[in-house]
Amino acid sequence: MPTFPWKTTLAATAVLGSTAFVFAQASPGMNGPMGMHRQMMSGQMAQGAGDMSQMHKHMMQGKGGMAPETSQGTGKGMPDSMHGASGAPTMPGQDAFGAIQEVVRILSANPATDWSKVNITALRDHLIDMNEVTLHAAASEHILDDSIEIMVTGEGRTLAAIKRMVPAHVKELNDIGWKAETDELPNGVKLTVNASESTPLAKLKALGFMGIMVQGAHHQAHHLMMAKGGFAEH
Ligand SMILES: [Cu+2]
Repeated sequence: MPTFPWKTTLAATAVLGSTAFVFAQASPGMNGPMGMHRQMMSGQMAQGAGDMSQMHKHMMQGKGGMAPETSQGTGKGMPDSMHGASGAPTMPGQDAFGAIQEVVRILSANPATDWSKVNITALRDHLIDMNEVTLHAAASEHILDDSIEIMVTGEGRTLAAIKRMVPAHVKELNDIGWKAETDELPNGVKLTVNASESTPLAKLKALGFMGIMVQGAHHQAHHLMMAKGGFAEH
């Protein structure tokens, strides 16, 4: 399976309804998220609007459960006619909420999930780190002869997130063939990335701190690993 086009696909699937069903049928990834979606869409076809209504109540409560078990809903939600594949809202309202909801659904849809190891709190902690580093860290960039040097600094929770995430990301960068390193600073981390033929200085300058942080193909996969209890951080 190619690397995570499904994140986009999930959104498209939810919006497109019957068109997406055909796409899901054609998808080979039975154990992947598309497999989950196939179950979801098949379930919708087979079980009809009643069960869909139950499932939506669970979704509204953020439980992400696939099985229509005992509903704790008030029964005062939207009428069933509002819950059709084309009329149901899909936006989670908050991006970290949506990322966690997606992972919980993937784990819930997989019978092989080992719930004794699952740790959604670890994923949440990491998403808080991401929020801190993405939105609250200060990044001052200096262009040197053949590299970019970025002082990534912050305080308190932001500082802790910087110290966890930036050095870990350097490993990811080196994995994809970039030459990067970090040095500790009292209030953060110095990130140095060397220019190369494929990543010239002009590109590094244009990317800046966050453009460099989003490099690599495995970020979302790491989230799933984290939720499965695979490792504490990345
Ligand atoms: Cu992340």
